[in-house]
Amino acid sequence: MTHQDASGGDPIRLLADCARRVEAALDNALATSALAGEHPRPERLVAAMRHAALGGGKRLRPGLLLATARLFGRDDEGVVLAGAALECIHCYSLVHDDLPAMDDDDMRRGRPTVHKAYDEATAILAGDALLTLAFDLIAAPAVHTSAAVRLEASRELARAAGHGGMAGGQMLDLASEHRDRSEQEIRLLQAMKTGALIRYAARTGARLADASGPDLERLTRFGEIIGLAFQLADDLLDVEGDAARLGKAAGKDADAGKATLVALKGVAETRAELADLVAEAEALLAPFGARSAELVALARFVADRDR
Ligand code: GRG
Repeated sequence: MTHQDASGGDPIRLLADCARRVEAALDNALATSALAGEHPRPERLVAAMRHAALGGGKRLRPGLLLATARLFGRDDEGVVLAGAALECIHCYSLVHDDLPAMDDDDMRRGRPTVHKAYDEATAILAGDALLTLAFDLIAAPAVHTSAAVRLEASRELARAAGHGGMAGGQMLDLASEHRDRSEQEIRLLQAMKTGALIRYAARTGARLADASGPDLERLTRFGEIIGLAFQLADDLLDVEGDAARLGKAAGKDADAGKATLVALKGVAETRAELADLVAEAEALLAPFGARSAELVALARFVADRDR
């Protein structure tokens, strides 16, 4: 079934539309009833996973994946499943990052964090199970007719999330708290911790829509730019943002003694870099003409966001 895009290029509508579709896929995947061949799913674990994954979040990563696939003419529920897989990894990372052993947060997406709503052991298991569910979803036959493409999408997801990607970036972040970090170190850890999943979103949207080799590389670079813009905007929000609007605490970086690019370069220079990144993103997509309007709008939204 091909989905009719309801966004008209407006990033807020695009993300809302994506959120609705991803929410439905996640709701289905997180049913309490067991699938054929599974043992019964413990209700408390499913409830904690649902708390983590449903009813909140901007759904930026799946939004980027879906919009990239659409650029190359694909927009069906198989791509939504891939977006849902990516969102599972993101949600797991938030659950674990919020734990007392990590960032120790009480609020996330305007609600109590999973370990507050349930307990720490349940939150750890909910994160583990969301991480695992991601690989069930990305392997679904609807994701792509070619098993080889699905395998590559799975392998890249593992690498984006793993020790050479997001988890590795989190390790670098923890290891460098309360000490000076060079700009190069900060850029590397951010490219891993937050950049890797965002890069994956753009790359995989293109891959699943059978983009050519050069287009895949172009969209990969686009994803890297968006990842960096996302992080710079996040650092600015941590300095200037409003906790009520963010749905989580602000000022955490300074409190934790984290050297961010904003702390190193200042707000004005960070804003200038963000503007350069948006311009670079637009230049990269220029060959696609009007078809790239959605992705350009998404890039601007990421750079200008207030939550
Ligand atoms: C625990 C393995 C492990 C990794 C954690 C990504 C991450 C690594 C931690 C998240 C910590 C954090 C708040 C980082 C800042 C950037 C970020 C990922 C913000 C949250 O992402 P959004 O803004 O959140 O896309 P929503 O709620 O909209 O999905």
